[in-house]
Parts: sequence; C-alpha cells; structure tokens
Amino acid sequence: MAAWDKRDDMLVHGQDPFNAEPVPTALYGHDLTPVDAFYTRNHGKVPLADPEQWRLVVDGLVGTALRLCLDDLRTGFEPRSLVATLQCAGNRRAEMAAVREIVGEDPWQRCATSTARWVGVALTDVLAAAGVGPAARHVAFGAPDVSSLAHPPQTYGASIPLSKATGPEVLLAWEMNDQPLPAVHGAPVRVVVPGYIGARSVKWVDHVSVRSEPSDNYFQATAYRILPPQVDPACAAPGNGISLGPVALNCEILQPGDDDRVSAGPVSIGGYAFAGDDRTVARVDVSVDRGRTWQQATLRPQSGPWAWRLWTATVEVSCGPVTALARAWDSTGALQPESSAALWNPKGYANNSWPHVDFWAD
Ligand SMILES: Nc1nc2c(c(=O)[nH]1)N[C@H]1C(S)=C(S)[C@@H](COP(=O)(O)O)O[C@H]1N2
Ligand SMILES: [Mo]
Repeated sequence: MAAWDKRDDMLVHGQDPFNAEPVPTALYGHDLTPVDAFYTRNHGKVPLADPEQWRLVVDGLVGTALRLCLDDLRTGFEPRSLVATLQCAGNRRAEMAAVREIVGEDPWQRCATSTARWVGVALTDVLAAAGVGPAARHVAFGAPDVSSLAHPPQTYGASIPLSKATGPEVLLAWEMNDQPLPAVHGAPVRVVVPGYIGARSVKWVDHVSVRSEPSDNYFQATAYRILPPQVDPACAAPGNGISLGPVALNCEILQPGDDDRVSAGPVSIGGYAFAGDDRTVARVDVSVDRGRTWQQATLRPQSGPWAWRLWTATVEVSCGPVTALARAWDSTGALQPESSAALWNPKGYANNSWPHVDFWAD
C-alpha cells in the first residue's frame, strides 16, 4: 500500500503535501472509483481530526449562527446520497507543461479525477436552518489544514456562489462509497460541490460563512485562476485572472495506454468524459487518422446527473504506430478545444483539449 491506504501503483506527485493520481487502468471501467484508487490533492498536512471534537460553525450573513457536532448533522437533517465526479483544475497539466514550462505545479496526467457515491446532508438545508440574510451572495468554506503555498501560510478555504450553494446537490458529506470518509479525503466531514472544480469541495470543513463577496482565502482569491500567458504567477494579486468554478467540458482516453501493444484489427478504445455544472456530455468521438474521420463512441449509462460518462469505441487499426484522439461535445453543442497550446496558462489549469494516446498495433 502507498501512503493513506492508496494502491501501490498510484502516481505520487509528492508525499507532503500528499498528491497522487491512479494509473489509467485503475480508473478504467469503474463507474465508481474504488477509494484506494481515488486521486487525492492536498495543499498542506492532512489534519487528523477527532470526530467527537469536530464542530461546524455556520455564521456570517445568517439569522442565527450555528455550531453543529457530527450527531447534529446526522440526526437534524435529511440524509442525502449522490454520485459525483471530482476533477482537479490541474488535471492533464502535464500535457500543457509540455507546450511551455509551468513552474511550481505538479504535472498531473490523465487521472486527477475520480467518482464516488457521497452521503451527507444538503448544505442548503443547513443554510435554511441558520436563515440566509438578504445581502448574501456567496458561501465560503474554511478548514484547519495550513498551506505554505500561500505567503504567509494560510488555512485552506474556498467559496461558491449562493445560487450554487442552495442547489440540493451540494453536500456536507461524511461517507464515500459506503465507507466513512477516510482522513485524506476530508474526515470527518467535507464539502462536495458537484460540477465545480475539485478545489471548491473543501475537506475537513469546520466553517461555513455566508457573505456578500467571494472568499478572500488565497485559494479562492489568488490561486485557481486562469492568468494571461504573460503574467508571472508569483506576482499575481487577489482578483487577477479568471476565477474557476464549473468544470470545463473534458474527456480522456484510459485504454489503451501510451506505448501499449495491441493486435491489429478491431481495438477497443475507452475513457471518461465530464461536463461541469448544468451541462451534460452529449457525444464522444474517436479518431485514429489524426482527426480526418471520426467514429462515434458508445456512452455508458450515467450513474447520476453529477457523474462522468464512461465511453468506449471499437476502431479498426492496421499494423504500426497508432495515435488515437478523442473529443467530447456537450449539451450546448460546444466541442472541446483541439490544442492545449491554445489553452496554455501560467498555472496550468483547465486543460480540456482533445486527449490522445500513442500505441502500437502488431
Ligand atoms: N481543506 C482542504 N480541502 C481541499 C483541498 C485541500 O488541500 N485542503 N484540496 C482541494 C483540491 S484542489 C481538490 S482537487 C480536492 C481533492 O479531493 P480529494 O483529495 O478527496 O480527491 O480537494 C479540495 N479540497
Ligand atoms: Mo484541485
């Protein structure tokens, strides 16, 4: 086992903070990602909270501030369960870093994304219990883990617009794939914001604050923003760049893998596709002739409106090197952009260009 009970074959980008993604073969074919394969992204040391001691403070622009223990959450509100995909904004950064260097960020490959069934309560029910004031526009989340990626070091935080926070899908969750939330994934309670970049799903959440403005935490105000290419991220100030919320339409190929050898003839190609927030994946196409012709993939049934779409296509390949490309379309008719060069940004976020694998057919 790797650290935090993860599979031995995880691609570990760093031990402290612990950052790891599964290999494509560990993601492939599972509607729900086994917990030991689920990617994990951390910005500081994993806090080991005692569930008995844990309290959630709900304050800010509310009628009545709340201080809830785990039992209050479990017994005071209707339990909810849903399948949601988390996707890191840095997913697929390695490919973008090959276009032009990206300094100080982990080179995530294809698998900084995973899907689980989450159980908890709806944030909106807790907000309703506190009573949201008329000036409220955003809901901020705080956590105890300290990150020295901020200068000076800061605890992790994020916020989402109130309009998202009051959707029934946003959870305060304590269970993941029928198990209590493991420490590395946010025990005892984390936020799950389906359809938004993973960074907004704050782990070890201990503070929910209703505000008129977005959070001024470093990870909301300064990081997780698309900066113009000429900007040095070390000089970025709060509010610079485009703040990331909903996940951009994306897809990846998980099988075959790069450098695999397959038999010439019909070959099964498969992967995931995901469209954030209120968009859905409408179609995935595959090409083995560099995009001259495309073949439509079969979408597997979706495990719920907030889950990825797994897909497969059988294509004919002849002997020799093969490059397979994929591209997804969403429910608005939008297509993924073709090249990661066009998307390059200094922190390497939101690479949603057409994925490709290079393999060999004998
Ligand atoms: N408290 C806290 N929450 C956090 C983070 C963190 O470092 N600290 N990382 C965020 C990021 S960037 C991502 S992509 C997801 C990853 O969740 P996971 O580790 O359960 O996969 O958690 C988010 N929530
Ligand atoms: Mo992330």
